Amino acid sequence: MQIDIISVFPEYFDVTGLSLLGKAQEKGLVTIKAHNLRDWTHDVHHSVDSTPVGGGAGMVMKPEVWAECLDDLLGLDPANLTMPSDGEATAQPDAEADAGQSNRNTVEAGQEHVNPSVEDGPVLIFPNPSAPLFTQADATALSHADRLVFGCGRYEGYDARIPTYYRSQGIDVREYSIGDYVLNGGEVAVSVMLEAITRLLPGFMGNPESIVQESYTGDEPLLEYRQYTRPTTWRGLGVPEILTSGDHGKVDRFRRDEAIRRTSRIRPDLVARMDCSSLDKQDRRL
Ligand code: 6GU
Repeated sequence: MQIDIISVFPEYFDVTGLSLLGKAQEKGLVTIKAHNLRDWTHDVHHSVDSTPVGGGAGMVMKPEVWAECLDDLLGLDPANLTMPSDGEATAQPDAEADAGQSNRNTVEAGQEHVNPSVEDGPVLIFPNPSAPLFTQADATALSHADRLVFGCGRYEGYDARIPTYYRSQGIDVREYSIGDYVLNGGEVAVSVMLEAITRLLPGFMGNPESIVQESYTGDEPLLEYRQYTRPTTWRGLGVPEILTSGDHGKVDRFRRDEAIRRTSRIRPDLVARMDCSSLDKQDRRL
């Protein structure tokens, strides 16, 4: 997998050389390159932003600079491209009405995950606090892409025509929020998505089983049961006795019960999304 990241602070991504992600790069599983957006500016101030049309606080990232950078990285020649209209400005559709990202899953209660799978070709990803939530299903789908290009917005965000334009050119463009809180820019959100995606690459994990057993994966988005290690008594605190019984059937049942109870209590939204046909008779008594 080839990953490009565009940012005005590419140094943010120096840490991708560390730890498991650093090893994955040494092994050749993934190549990560962070680019400085300002390298595609032509003015002396290397400016990447401007005031919002319609007024308001903050600055918005300019489409021309982004387009120079993205055309370059995606190998698109603007001279050969079909324009969205015959030179006349078209009104911008609302994000939901925008052609792309129609195959993505929603996280509404009771609604099934739609497969957010990727086709051949690069996927262009913009972190955006006003976009749908990034989920494990998205991470899984994106781990099958051979090229990801992340664009980090700063300030009040980026011009809304950037994703619209690249969708109109046939690029798979996705916008994601990583949670209901505000960050200063897309860099941290990209770090989060990058880690969630790359750890799923075949050969990334020493023990692939550790991926299979985790929360949010599979048809059952259950939180994990709590884990303990030795000593079994520590500062007056014990561990559940069943776990020391050596009876694997009982241990599995105990862990599953705990996962279901904890998920109901802590994340009822996940239970509402669950395919209840996967629950067995023992689960239903809970
Ligand atoms: Cl993707 N960006 C920013 N700036 N803030 C966020 C976010 C993204 N997701 C949650 N908060």
